[in-house]
Amino acid sequence: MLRNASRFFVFFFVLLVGTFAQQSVSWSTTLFSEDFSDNSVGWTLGNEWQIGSATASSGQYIDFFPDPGFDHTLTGDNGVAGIVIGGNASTTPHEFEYLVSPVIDLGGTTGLTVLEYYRWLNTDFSPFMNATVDVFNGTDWINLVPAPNGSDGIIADSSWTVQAFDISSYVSSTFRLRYGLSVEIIPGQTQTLPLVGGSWNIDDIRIDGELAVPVPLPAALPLFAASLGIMGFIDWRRKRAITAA
Ligand SMILES: [Ca+2]
Ligand SMILES: [Ca+2]
Repeated sequence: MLRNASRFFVFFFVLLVGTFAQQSVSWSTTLFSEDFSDNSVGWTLGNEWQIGSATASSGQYIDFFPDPGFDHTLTGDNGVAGIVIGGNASTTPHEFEYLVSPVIDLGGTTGLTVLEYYRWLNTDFSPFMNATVDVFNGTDWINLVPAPNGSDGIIADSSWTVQAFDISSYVSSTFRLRYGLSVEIIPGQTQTLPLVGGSWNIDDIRIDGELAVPVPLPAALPLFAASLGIMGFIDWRRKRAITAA
């Protein structure tokens, strides 16, 4: 009876290990995507920011290009986010106005996490006009893309241009992303207003990363094999004891 109880205990223990023991593997996946076909995810739009159908603009500074008349998404929804879609950014000085994403839960992310988006941007450089990209790491907003400065010159996109960044250091369960634009007057300078341009057009944002996925522990299989061996040994001992008696 006692030996039968031992067999049962060993079998039950191994079954328990096999049931609950797990390990994690990393699984690459798209954690967030946005084609701006609508605003169903709830972006917050500051002044001049819009989500709508891509529309060509006009009247920009000679070295700039118009806003695009077509979006980047292959499905043809034509949706983009931008500053005055189909028009130019105001040159009236103002503090930063942002397009802010909803909270994006990247708390379970491991390994490399990459932010990608497509940009069609025509903007003067800092300090006249500041076009920036920031990410929220759960505590602070981190400047990911500073405004172009005088040495960079203006940005004048004539096509959709992909931008990609390693954001592995900034992931959190309350991650957010924002695009900004501000306009400043520089006291004492002759040219106090920025060049007229269409500013931001943004499409097809994507965040790719790795998630840790729990899977059954393969080591449980050798434990099952070991348990069979132990039970066999107990059987052998029991039969030997019976024979000796
Ligand atoms: Ca789109
Ligand atoms: Ca525009």
